[in-house]
Amino acid sequence: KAVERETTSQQPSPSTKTPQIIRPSVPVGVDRSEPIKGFKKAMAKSMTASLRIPHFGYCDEIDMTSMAALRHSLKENPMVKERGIKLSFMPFFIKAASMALHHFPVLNSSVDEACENITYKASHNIGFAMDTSLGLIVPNVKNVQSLSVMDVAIELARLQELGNKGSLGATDLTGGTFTLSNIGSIGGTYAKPVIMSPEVAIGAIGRVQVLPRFNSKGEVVRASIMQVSWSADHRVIDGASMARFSNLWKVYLENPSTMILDLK
Ligand code: CAO
Repeated sequence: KAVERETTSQQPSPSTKTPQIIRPSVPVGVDRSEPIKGFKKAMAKSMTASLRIPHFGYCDEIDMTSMAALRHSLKENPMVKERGIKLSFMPFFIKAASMALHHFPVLNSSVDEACENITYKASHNIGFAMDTSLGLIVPNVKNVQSLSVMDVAIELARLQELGNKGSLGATDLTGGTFTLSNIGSIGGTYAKPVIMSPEVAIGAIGRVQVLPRFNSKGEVVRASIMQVSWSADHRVIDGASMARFSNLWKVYLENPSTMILDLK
């Protein structure tokens, strides 16, 4: 009996048994290599050059409630409908940036490779990142300082149509002086945009989201909130200039009627 008990106690308990590994048969694909060419090759070259720039980052949130209401009402306006224009937020972002650049021309400048000379650009050629089936492209709207919001919308539509067909010319793709990247049309809140050398600043715009915020009476209200993330060349742009520029851009977008005051 004693021998029998000892033998039983030496049996391993079920939990200490080596588990059986079941390996289902998974079909394995074949690795594929392809040359990096076209827009992707251009992106590799320009982004590698850009990352030599010491980037400074600055973020803020914009209350787009009034702007969203304005855009909604303008979309139904005969002046917009009859011209066959799809009025998105982009023309407002671009025009407001140009208006703010008037006050902070250093943000619309370029620096040479050795960073020995800075050139203040006379034109506001505002680039916008565009996601196409062929890859990222950054066409620019020329002379935004002389264009109305409607002019910008028309030019954006032209550039988007050509960009989607892959038939933008060199003129539309070069000569940019400042860039905006509306990644929010796809999703996301914050981004870390990379400066398009030799420009000195770029802004990435996040998705407009309906979120609770306090109004001036301390009441919780529904607000359309959007984040902006700026990157600037810290060799020539200080944080205070970037912050003041962003504040002004924010004022124009949060109170669209103030844009009328500064429109030229
Ligand atoms: N938040 C919420 N909705 C937004 C938005 C935002 N930030 N930006 C645009 N939208 C809305 C538009 O208002 C539009 O809505 P309606 O159909 O109701 O009018 C819808 O999203 C689609 O907009 P769109 O993309 O057709 O047009 P757009 O002028 O707003 O943007 C463009 C144009 C070229 C900026 C955009 O298409 C695009 O390519 N964005 C991606 C940019 C990108 O890839 N950046 C990363 C660069 S680094 O790799």
